[in-house]
Amino acid sequence: MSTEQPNKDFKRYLVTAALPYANGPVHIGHLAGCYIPADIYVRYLRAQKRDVKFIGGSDEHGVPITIRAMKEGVTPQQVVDKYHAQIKSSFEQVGISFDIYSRTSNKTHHETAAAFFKKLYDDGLFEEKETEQYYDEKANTFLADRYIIGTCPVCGNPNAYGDQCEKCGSTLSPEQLINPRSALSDAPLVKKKTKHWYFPLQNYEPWLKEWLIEGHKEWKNNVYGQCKSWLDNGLQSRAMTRDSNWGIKVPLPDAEGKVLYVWFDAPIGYISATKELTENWADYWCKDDTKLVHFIGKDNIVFHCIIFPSMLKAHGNFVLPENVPANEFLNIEGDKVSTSRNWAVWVDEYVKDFPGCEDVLRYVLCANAPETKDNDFTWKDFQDRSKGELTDKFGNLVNRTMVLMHKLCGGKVPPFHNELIEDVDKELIEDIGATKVKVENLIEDFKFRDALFEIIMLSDRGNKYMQKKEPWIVAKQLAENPDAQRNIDNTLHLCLQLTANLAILINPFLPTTAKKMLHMMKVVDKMLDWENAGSVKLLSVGYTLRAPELLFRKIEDAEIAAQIEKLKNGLVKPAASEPQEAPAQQQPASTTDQQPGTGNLKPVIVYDDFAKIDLRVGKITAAEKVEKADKLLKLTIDLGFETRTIVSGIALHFKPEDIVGKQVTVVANLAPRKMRGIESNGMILMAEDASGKLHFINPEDAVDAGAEVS
Ligand code: B3M
Ligand code: ZN
Repeated sequence: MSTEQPNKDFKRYLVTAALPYANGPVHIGHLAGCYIPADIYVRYLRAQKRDVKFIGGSDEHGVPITIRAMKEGVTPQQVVDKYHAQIKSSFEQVGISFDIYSRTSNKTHHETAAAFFKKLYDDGLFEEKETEQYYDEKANTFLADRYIIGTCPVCGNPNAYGDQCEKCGSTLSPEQLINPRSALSDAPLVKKKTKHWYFPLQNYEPWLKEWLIEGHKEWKNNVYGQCKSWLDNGLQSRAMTRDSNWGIKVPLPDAEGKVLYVWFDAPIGYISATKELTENWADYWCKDDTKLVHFIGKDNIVFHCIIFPSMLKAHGNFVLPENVPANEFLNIEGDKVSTSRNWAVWVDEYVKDFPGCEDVLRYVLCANAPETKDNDFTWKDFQDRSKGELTDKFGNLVNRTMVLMHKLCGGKVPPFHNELIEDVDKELIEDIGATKVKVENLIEDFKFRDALFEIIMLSDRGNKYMQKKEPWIVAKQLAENPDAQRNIDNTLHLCLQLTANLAILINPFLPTTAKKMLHMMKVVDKMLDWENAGSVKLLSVGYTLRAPELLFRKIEDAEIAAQIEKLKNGLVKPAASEPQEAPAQQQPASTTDQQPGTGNLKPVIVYDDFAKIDLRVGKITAAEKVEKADKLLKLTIDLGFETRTIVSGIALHFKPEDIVGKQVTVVANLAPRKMRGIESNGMILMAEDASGKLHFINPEDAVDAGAEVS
């Protein structure tokens, strides 16, 4: 079991959350994996008045960005500008309270990362090696392992990746693939010599064993176990540079066309961002009474626990992480999140679909967080927890307390009459104090789910207390029972103090809810200081409170059904889906009974609708009939940056051999669909004349394949 020693007295905390690649929006799996736990931890530390900096930012280098740029036909800078802004705003909207949300394409970071590399180089800590690597002559680039495809030597899967076969799960290297080809251009690959700088991780093995394996047995089992198995298997030199034009230039004279490996520069991004945030950045990074904690997802463990610490150690003068509380993955409705298949719940869409319900999402993602194993998010569970736990337990206690206090105590905090104290009152008072301590220990131990449940259970014990004391029944005895009002006072006094405590405890988890509670209690933010929790003297007797308002709204069945629909409709079918007939879009755009210029226009669209369609000029390089489908032709289309297969319903109009070499207009970003067992990736635009004859839409003069049509 991991138990964080509240070891040394740390003077300051430096908390980082993984820098997401700026190549797409963030989904709830990202939030559950690291941003919500990091935010809870930081908000708790702030409430404890500890000195803490919360560092985040976008990871804007590396292959994922350049590939996305190529796919979208824009520059890498355009890609990162777009997604950086989008990701930053999503985080703000769900209350992830970074002290800085920076980005790795900025100047401070380029300088910091280059200087870091240079120091290791000057200290002679790199190995310089020339190796032969696969090169795509068509796309003019060396390829990262992920972008090399070939036949798996183990199971024969023809589409295995250069780092892994997804069919049989084997870990591979590009060299092992049979007939390797480029995922970018489909072209066969050639080997080319290239020089790179390698970081000899094996030299740090003895130190890592001592520092991590011996020194950090308190780390979470999933993290510690992964590190141990890496170390047991032995470490090797790793190239810290790449051939690319996008990234941080290798700061050496003979390094044209070379950039730092993205996993070398990205974690240094934590340092650069701290530099941007505060002049005192070195206090946080260089003094060993700093507690550095990295929140990440499980796929980032080796980089944060082995590679980056070795880099920091090699460089010298930096603190090392005290803990790396990585979470596992969150699946959606029983299926792995897949951004390429669009099987995800996107944060920006959630915020639009459920305005004012950010805390409900935070709640569900923490209550169901994949802290020790992969977990599943379902919309039904979202609705159930929102009702059964948040509304019926927590919300109910707060609401009843406020309503009854207005009804039975004149809207003021009633006094507590000690002479009438009962055992149940004493138990509740003790319970509040004990829960505070439990929550504290659990948060410091990164067990955020358990901490959250403690709070919900406390609110529920509040409900039970209220149920036992029944102030609404006692109110009926006011005439005959001289103790009745004092009894009611005691019940509501304690329930109000409990409400104040709940606001403090829930604040790191559900900050908007805590704010609403402060408003109702008419108290200032200061009350949320953690040290106030555990006390039952938070609200002064006689103080007038505001009218109650509901903390959580009901999540309707229809909303849940709509989300499930949306998820299923947005799903881009995987290659193995049912064969489908020629899609409707392949039908001619107009019919013969329409008059040109007048006929049956579709509804008006705005420019943004049009701009979503990526139209490109392509060239037909091969065409053949599709077996048993007399209307379909299978076309191979050269789009300049890649080659595509498109199945088109034009076989009754053209002979395959007549159309090879023709230029065509292609809808290049249409979701793939399978027809007669062939995956079609796009659509060819056609015009139909009055006689029913089809014509290609093509440029008047030949233009380069891949040219944008707009
Ligand atoms: N961008 C990987 C990821 O988004 C990477 C994390 C960097 S943290 C320094 O999963
Ligand atoms: Zn395989």
